[in-house]
Amino acid sequence: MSKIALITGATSGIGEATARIFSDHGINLIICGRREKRLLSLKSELSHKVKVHTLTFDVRDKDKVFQIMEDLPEDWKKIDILVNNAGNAHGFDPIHEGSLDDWESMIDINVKGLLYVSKAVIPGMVERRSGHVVNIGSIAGKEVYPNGNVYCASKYAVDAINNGMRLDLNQYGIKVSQVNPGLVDTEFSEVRFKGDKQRSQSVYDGMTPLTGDDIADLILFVVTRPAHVNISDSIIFPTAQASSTLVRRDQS
Ligand code: NDP
Ligand code: 8X3
Repeated sequence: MSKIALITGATSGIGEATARIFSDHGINLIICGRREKRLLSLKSELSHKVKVHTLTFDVRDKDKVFQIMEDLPEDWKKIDILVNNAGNAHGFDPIHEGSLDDWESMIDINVKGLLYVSKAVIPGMVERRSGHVVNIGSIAGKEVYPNGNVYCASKYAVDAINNGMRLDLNQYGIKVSQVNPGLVDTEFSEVRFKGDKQRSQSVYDGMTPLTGDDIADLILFVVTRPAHVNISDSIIFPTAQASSTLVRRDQS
C-alpha cells in the first residue's frame, strides 16, 4: 500500500521540492503551510501522480494544529512519514540588537511549532508501531555563527529534540532522522532579511548554493532505506561551503 507523508512548510523551498520528489515515487501527500493558494496549486499539479490532501495552518496555532489533525479524513490518518520542515530565520542581528518579535517567531515556529505537529502525529505512529520522523535541522544547529544567536538556538533545540525523539521512539520501531543543510537558495534569506531581495541574494554571491531539490533528494534517500537502516543524522553542504562561516567565493 502507498505510504502517506505529511510535510510541513510545503509551500516553498525544501518542503515543496520534497513534495514533488515524493510524488514521483508514489508517496501520497499531506501538504501544509499558511499560503493556501500555493498548496492548492501544488495539489493540482501533483494529483495526477498521487493522492494529495492540503492543510492550511500556522504551526504556532496550537489549538488549530491539534484540531486539524483530529479532523483528518479517516483514510489520511495513518501518517507513515512526518517531515518537520516548516521554519525560518527572522533577522540577522547581534544579540544586543535583536528584535523580540524575531526571537519569538523563531522559537514559536522552529521549536514549539515542530513540537505541536509532532505531538499531534507521533502518538498514531506509536500505536501502529511504525513510522518515520524526518526533522529538518540546519548547520546552524551544529555550529553557532555571528548574528545567528537565536536562530542557531532554535536549530540546536531541533537537534536535541531529534535525538530525544530517537531515544524515546526506539522501542516502537519508529525511525527518527535529521537532515541539516548548509546554504540553500530558497525563500529563506528573503524571509530572514524581510523581503530585501538584494541583501538576500548577496548571501549566495560568488558561490553555487544548494537548491531545494538537492535537499529533497537526500530526504527521499533517508525515507527509502531498507527497514533495518536509519540515517540518524546528516549534514549537506554546497561544495563551496566548509562550515557555517567558511564559504569559498569567486575571487573574480
Ligand atoms: P522557505 O522560506 O522557502 O520555506 C519555509 C516554509 O516554512 C514555507 O513553506 C512556509 O510556509 C513554512 N512556514 C514558515 N513559517 C510557518 C508557520 N508559522 N506556520 C506554518 N508554516 C510555516 O525556506 P526553506 O525551504 O529554506 O526552509 C525550510 C526549512 O529548512 C526550515 O526549517 C529552515 O530553517 C531549514 N533550513 C534552510 C536552509 C537554507 O539555507 N535555506 C539551511 C538549513 C536549514 P508558509 O509561509 O506558507 O506558511
Ligand atoms: C540555514 C543555513 O547558514 O543561514 O539554516 O544558518 S544558515
